[in-house]
Amino acid sequence: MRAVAAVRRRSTEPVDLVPPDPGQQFVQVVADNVGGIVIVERNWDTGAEHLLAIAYDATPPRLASSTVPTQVTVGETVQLRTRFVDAWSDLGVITWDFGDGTPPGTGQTVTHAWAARGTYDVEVTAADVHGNAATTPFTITVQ
Ligand SMILES: [Ca+2]
Repeated sequence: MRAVAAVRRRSTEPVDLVPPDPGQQFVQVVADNVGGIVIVERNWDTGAEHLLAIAYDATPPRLASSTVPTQVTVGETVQLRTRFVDAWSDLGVITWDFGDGTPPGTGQTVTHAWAARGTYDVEVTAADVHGNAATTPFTITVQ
């Protein structure tokens, strides 16, 4: 569990999982600056390292909650709100496609008004800083 805590802190400093006794090997987990999680075994006395594993963040941000209306009025400015979380890396760009050909919006919360009646396929794409991205669809009816 301490390994996860260390990664979430995004520390570049080594973190000892278990306080070693003299002569013991111990394991360190280090988060590097490019999204990698490096696990090494180190000899306390000699400092010699043995690489055990390197893992990389390959998961996109997760949609934790959203407040998006399903029905709005023509010309009404409404707020579309999301909250994305990513346990392993910082969020990147959040992009909205409003489905009506207008320029995309950016950010977890945006406002928009649709100029014509209809049913619109709205999509929000959330990326993390490593380029892992996922798209969440919404349907909005404009009356
Ligand atoms: Ca991620």
